[in-house]
Amino acid sequence: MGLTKAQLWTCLALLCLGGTDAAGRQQRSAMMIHCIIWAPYVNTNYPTPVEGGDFENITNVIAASTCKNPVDIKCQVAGFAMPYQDVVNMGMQNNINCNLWTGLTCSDNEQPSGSCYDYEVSAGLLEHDGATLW
Ligand SMILES: [Ca+2]
Repeated sequence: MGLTKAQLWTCLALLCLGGTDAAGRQQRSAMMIHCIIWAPYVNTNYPTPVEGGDFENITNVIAASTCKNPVDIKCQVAGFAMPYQDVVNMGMQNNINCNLWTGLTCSDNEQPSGSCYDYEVSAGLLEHDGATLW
């Protein structure tokens, strides 16, 4: 069941205004949970010393995902279902970027252990019933 047009506008406003908090975590309101349908996680790259990290390029993520028009993404440690924010907050990894513009980037040379974990990415689709918004 899709959202009403009013609910959809609220979702779009939340997406545009949500931003991130001081720790870089994306803000999620209770209502926001109902705005997004998350596609299954995809893992398009494995960190190797040759590549120097794990790079889930957004183009590759979209190509591999069932969601072709993502409005949001989330990233987690592959196989452990642990959000990247958690490993950053625990000091296990540094400077992980997870956003719609680049996808996920993790560089080995910025990590305390000298190497990145393997990450996977889920693309989020704005839930709607196909109604034209504008
Ligand atoms: Ca990966």
